[in-house]
Amino acid sequence: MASDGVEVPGDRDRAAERARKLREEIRHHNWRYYALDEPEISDAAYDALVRELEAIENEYPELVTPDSPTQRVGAPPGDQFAPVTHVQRMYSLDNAMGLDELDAWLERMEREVGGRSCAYVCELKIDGSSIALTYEDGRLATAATRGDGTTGEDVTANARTVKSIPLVLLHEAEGRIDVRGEVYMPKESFARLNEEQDEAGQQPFANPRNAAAGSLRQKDPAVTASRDLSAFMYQVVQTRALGITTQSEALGWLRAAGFKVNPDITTCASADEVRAFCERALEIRNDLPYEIDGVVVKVDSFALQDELGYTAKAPRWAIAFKFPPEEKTTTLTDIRVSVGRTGAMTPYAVFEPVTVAGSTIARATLHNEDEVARKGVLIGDTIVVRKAGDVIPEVVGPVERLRDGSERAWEMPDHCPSCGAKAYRPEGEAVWRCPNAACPAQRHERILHWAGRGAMDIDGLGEEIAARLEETGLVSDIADLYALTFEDLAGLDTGRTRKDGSAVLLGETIAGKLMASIEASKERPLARLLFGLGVRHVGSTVAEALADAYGSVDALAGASEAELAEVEGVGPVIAESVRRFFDAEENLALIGQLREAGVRMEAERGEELPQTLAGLTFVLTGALERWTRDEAANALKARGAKVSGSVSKKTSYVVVGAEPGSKFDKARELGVTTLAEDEMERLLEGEPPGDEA
Ligand code: 1X8
Repeated sequence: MASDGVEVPGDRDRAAERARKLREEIRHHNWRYYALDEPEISDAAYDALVRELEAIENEYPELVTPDSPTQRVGAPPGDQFAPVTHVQRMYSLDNAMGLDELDAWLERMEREVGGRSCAYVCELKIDGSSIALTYEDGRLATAATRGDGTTGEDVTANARTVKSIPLVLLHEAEGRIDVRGEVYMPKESFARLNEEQDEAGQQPFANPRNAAAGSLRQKDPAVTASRDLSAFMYQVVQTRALGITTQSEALGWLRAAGFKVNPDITTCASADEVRAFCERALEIRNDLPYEIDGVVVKVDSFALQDELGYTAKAPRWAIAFKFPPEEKTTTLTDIRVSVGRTGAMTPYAVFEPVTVAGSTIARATLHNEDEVARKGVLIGDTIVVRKAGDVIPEVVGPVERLRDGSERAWEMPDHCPSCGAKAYRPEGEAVWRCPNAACPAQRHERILHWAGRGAMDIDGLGEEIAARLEETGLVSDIADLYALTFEDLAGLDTGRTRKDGSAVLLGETIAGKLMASIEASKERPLARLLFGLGVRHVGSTVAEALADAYGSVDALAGASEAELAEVEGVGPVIAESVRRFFDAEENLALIGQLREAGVRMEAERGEELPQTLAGLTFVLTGALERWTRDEAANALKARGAKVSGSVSKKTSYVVVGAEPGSKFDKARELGVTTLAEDEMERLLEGEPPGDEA
């Protein structure tokens, strides 16, 4: 439609939108990782997000914002530990994914040094937590985490409990010396720690790196001391003063000073030797007592390092060669089917637990019927599994030559495994569906989706609690969440048991927190609410487009299919799905209940609006023509007004609709100014309520 002069949304708009999304996502993961020590995704998946954002920002430099996560190396430190400013920035490393990218980097180095000989140092990349140690006159003075690369957290008391960190250097050393390295937890200690966590009813760590980072950031150093931590050091900062001119010399100095230095470090005279080291590292990786996730290759000579210099975030003279995902074999014991919130029936593989890339997995999605056929797996097969992007379990395929004839084929069930309804597979689709909207599995997934992070973000309402609330009959749809009381939650049997067989009940603190997050969810932006409703085909991007275009649930519910299809990013399929959703009686009833419960149904305007009504108190009485009571109250509040339920001398205005109640009488009695609907609207527009003329 470019012919009639309407601009077609371009690649740049899409890129801008995607960049915005990526930034939000990366910020979230920074927070999970640095503030909570509870990452939700692997480093590899995180790196992929950052790389995608960097690619967009490279292509459209005008889209770079000063607060983009690419404009700093990490996240700021929390406030639990005192900040420590690093004497020299702690850089991160650029990654080479696979041998091809390693080759490209090596070729660039060879080109840059142009004919001069260039030695490299290859060091195993330890999957731990970076540490910066400061020694004053040979004594450990400060230990700090990496933080954002510029400022870290003071973890001195905890680092002092790590036995491989010398408290006093073996060298005579005057003044300040800074060294850096990686604190890690050996694989065996990690496994033991997780068993203990499990027995104590505490969350196990996802991998040895989180265990190391978490152990280092304990409030009580005694807890850190009880964890088996170790540290390999690999960098000295004040090399010039110490007369050190190469990385190999620096490692020698560290060893001699009493630090633990990794024994597998190798100096390579050529690019070929570097490749050979990386290939060998891949072979020995599983035999090492600690996790590694790659090889760090550094140009040995500091003179050449200085020539090569740094990019904004990483040295040019070093690269992290990241290992490809690890694969393992195991036995496929079953294929089961889960039912999603829209009734989609998804087959998933159940297999003997195996440890892959540092954590144990026992299930993987098989996506749909056709995918199972394409993979050609039989129940009882030996299968190859791996983690896609080092995080999502994936079945690669069967090892056919290990079959003994006892394996059996799997068939997609034609009934819903949850409610037993007859399932169907729509023409042209790969997915079987359960048609029963009241199906317990669908209901459960709808509740989890509503509470999920991209939707209403009800912190604390997870899988287990939701299941218990449904089983006990307290919650059968999302509106029921808002009728829950503290008494319903405190003491709720969580369905978990302690080692001694006693039931774990929901404590009062947790119950209180859950009540607070349910309350807070009433004020989420409109787009999240629309996403949370789980309308088919309405993902978070479409939800945002719809929220922007309509501004309220009511306006959206009143839009025709043709109007909906006009919205940018909304095609006929989505338009039909949205229209169908709002045509269904039960959905309108649900929305009515949510509104009743106080869930905000309009776009948030508060922040952009001038606070023209600040300091004024309003009371509403009677039915307005163009506004519900809630809408009017929200509009007033959005401009800074207070809205009260009762009239007093302090009331500024009483807004009076049809058939007002006793509040109208009270207003007259106290001489409080009353406003009609259109006068209130004028006030909202920033004009005086009466005609000035
Ligand atoms: C990170 C790591 C480095 C080394 C080993 N393990 C790591 N995790 C090393 O150089 N030996 S260097 C490094 C970084 O600079 N971010």
